[in-house]
Amino acid sequence: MSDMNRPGSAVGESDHIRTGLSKEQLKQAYIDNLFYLLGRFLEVATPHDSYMAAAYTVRDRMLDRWIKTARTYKASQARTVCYLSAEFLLGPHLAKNLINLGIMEVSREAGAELGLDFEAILEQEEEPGLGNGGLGRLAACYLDSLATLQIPAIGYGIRYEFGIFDQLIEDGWQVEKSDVWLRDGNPWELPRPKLRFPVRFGGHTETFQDDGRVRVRWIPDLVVEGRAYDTPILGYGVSNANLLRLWSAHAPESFDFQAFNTGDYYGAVHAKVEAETISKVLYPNDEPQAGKELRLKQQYFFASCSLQDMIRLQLGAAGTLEGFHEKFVVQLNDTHPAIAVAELMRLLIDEHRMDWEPAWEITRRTFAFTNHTLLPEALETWTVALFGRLLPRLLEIVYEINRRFLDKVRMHFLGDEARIARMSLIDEGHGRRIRMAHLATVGSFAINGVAEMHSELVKSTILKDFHDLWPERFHNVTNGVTPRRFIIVSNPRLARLLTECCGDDGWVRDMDRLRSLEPLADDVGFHEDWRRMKTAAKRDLADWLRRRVGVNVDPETLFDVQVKRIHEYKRQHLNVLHIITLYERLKAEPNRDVAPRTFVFGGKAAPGYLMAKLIIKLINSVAEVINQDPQVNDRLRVVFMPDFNVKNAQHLYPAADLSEQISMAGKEASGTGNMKFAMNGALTIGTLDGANVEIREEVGDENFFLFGHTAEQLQRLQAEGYRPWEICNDRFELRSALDLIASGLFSHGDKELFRPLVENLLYQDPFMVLADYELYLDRQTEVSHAWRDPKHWNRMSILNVARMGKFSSDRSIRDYCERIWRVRPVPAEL
Ligand code: Z15
Repeated sequence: MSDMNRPGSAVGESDHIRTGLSKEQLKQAYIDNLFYLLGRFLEVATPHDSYMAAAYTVRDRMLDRWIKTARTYKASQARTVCYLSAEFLLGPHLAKNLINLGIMEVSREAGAELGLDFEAILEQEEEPGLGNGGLGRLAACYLDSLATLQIPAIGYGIRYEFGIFDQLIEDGWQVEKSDVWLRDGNPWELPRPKLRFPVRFGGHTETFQDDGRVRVRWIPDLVVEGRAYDTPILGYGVSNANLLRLWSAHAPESFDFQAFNTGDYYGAVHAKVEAETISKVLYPNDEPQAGKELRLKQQYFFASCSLQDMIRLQLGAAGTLEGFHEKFVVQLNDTHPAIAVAELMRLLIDEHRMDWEPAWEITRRTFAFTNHTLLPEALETWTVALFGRLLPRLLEIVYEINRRFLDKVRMHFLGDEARIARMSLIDEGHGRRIRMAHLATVGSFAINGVAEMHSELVKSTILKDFHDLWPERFHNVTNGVTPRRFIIVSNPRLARLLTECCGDDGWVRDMDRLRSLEPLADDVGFHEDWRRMKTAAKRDLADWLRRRVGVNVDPETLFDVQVKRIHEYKRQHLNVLHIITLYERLKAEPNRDVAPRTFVFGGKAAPGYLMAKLIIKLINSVAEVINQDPQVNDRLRVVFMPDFNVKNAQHLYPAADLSEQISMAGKEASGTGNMKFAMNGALTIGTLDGANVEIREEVGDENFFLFGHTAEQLQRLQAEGYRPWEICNDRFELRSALDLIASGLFSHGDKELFRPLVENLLYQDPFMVLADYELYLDRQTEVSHAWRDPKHWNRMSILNVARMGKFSSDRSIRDYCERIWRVRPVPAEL
């Protein structure tokens, strides 16, 4: 090892092997890492060795920035944003970090000179799938924007040993395979074995006298240790690198010894297994809550570790917990970490001997809460029985918070008993349950929804009583997505074109600058560039689908894409009904002139959600019949892309022509896939739901295919007595499409297979698919006509990209900074 390499040598010199960014330095560092960290040399390195060496080479360059950022933040004494989330769906790190470091091109050249297959190296990375869908991916976009905007921030979550399952499709059905993402090692994280905190479970509480005051002691029957694993999160084009700190659960060593000494070896091992189970696996449900004991353990585990860590930092810096809320603001990503409200109270009162009032003052000025759903089945509650058994001390604290809160309500609404029952933290009606959304609301100084429409509905429905009491606490922050991953990494051709048009790459940090594309919307030469870019992306996707899924699709056809978790409210089956209707029209009239389309679906179903799994089976079954029918398969193709995740998604966004955002109005809180597609130039067919409303406002009504009943109209329909089967009586094509499914045409004659799905639509239809069918079909016909006029289509596509600036997650984070967190940038310098 050369001198320069030895620990202790100066870091930060631009010629340093661990920090330099030139091609020669990167090559040198790569070979060095391959040798010293992997014990390999160029001639024998496998693709995975190459990936690891590349990752370490990049990480070295991030660590330098990370340390300097930490120093700068510490000296600034600025407030730190702590984003508490049970999920972080980061996606592959390597490409994203190369982009943010600004060394993608030079690394590609360095790789070429070393004879490496750069794309194959990128392909090696197992993505950290520590999230289900929108909520987890949003957290990852926000980490990217926080670092890019130079905001002191820490992401706190769980280091699941198994992330979201891998999806296989066998005989058209979803099959789940466990996600062993850590098997080959994770070069992006740094274990912090000395950073560990105890977390208690079970047992009972006792009171005791202390300095003339009554205090409470919690005697648990299980103590779990949370260990920190840190991942640096680098901003784009800045030197700031923030921290993502994930907790892994272990049995404390001392416990093993205790049991071992008393001879209970088996018991000791059991306790170890029980402890380690906590961070074993991510719950694979996107919206509905399972209410499982282990899930509550996970939530409390990471909330407690994170708060203990903040308290450690606060005491280290200030020596006192007074003013804690001025140094930290904690954003609760949904109710999953809401237990933190009670846990901070416990830590302040029991562990740091504070009185209730000052502790409550700190607590309610520390937390802010984001709600992500209105679906009643997704609102988290825990039975008092389970909660009290697992977290006896926290139950006492929740009761005390509730007692004091209800006194306030009683005074404010002068004994309105019905309202008090509705607002209580305890639902007395359903076997006594703790309402986590109420705990989060009572414990927060700010509550926000994730799109305008959603935030309004939060105020008028699920949290109406709270809005009546504290209107000033309610906000909206419309979601956004990061252009670094969803344009630059996934669509480099578009990125190049945008940089050319804007004159520089300033749009990457200020997406409003894309407005300068508007004058090009009618430029014939630019249309040619646009078409070439889109066609190339579609060819790439077609190649990928051929290699990975084994299907052939024609890049000349309209790519009509719906990818997202499979859920009835998202109405993938409405899309299928359209496909079946097109199929029947073509069968009845083979020469009918329809725009040739390729329908692409993708998404995972929660393993226990049978209807969602049946929808996947239906898509694959319809695909099988249509793709094999020579009468139509030159004009209709249906593809189900298996294992939809961040990595696979990146192939889709650039290639889509039409983005399906067809949820039942009022059900999708925001949606974020809608943004990823539109900023890549896909046109949207969508309902007035979530952020679709704002996307349409921005891109213009004439550049968006709106359809469907409004949330209000649907509500009225439902109130009047919705009878879906009657809709079929006057809609011949709808009846016929449902009959065709029921006939067994798509199930080799089996009339039973899809019966639950068809009958559910005919007799229940909770998400009002049939009510919107005709409006959807009409709009799809217009889509087909518009597709026939490429000039018009391209114009709309260009205007979509030009006007999507609002949906950069940088804008969302600026909104949070100004409206909620009250924090400012703290630039780090190298
Ligand atoms: C989730 O992904 C979302 C909401 C939830 O309550 C849970 Cl548990 C998971 C999604 C919303 O469905 C989606 O509309 C939104 O865009 C996303 O969160 C991010 O806010």
